[in-house]
Amino acid sequence: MRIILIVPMMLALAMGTANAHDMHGGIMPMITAPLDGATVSAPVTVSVEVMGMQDMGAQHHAHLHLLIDSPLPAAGTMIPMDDKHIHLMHGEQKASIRLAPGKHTIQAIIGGDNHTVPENAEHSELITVFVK
Ligand SMILES: [Cu+2]
Repeated sequence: MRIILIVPMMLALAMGTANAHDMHGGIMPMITAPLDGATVSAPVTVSVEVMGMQDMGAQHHAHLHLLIDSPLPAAGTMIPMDDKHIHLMHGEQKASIRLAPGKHTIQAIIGGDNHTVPENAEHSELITVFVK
């Protein structure tokens, strides 16, 4: 399977509700597109909303990662850099990824310095998509 980060895009911050922000006491990524269980065409545009994104700046070099067909990495480990682990290093909250036809899972996680997973890392729900 080949996944290519085609168009990293900066998104204007769409700030969510205080309620969602407080749920984890901080930043909480949520995949807003595609929807869980959706059937989509490749490339797949994945959009992630991060409640409390303004707090990320205070956490040195924290950024979003998209995990494709991969389990959550353990706390303290480095998130691999390969086709299944997409690092959105410039504050992007959207990425276009090429997925082979079939079933895939996508999950977003915030990693800190050196792409390591902090304790109690904030992550989204795991979603499943079906690529035509
Ligand atoms: Cu990273």
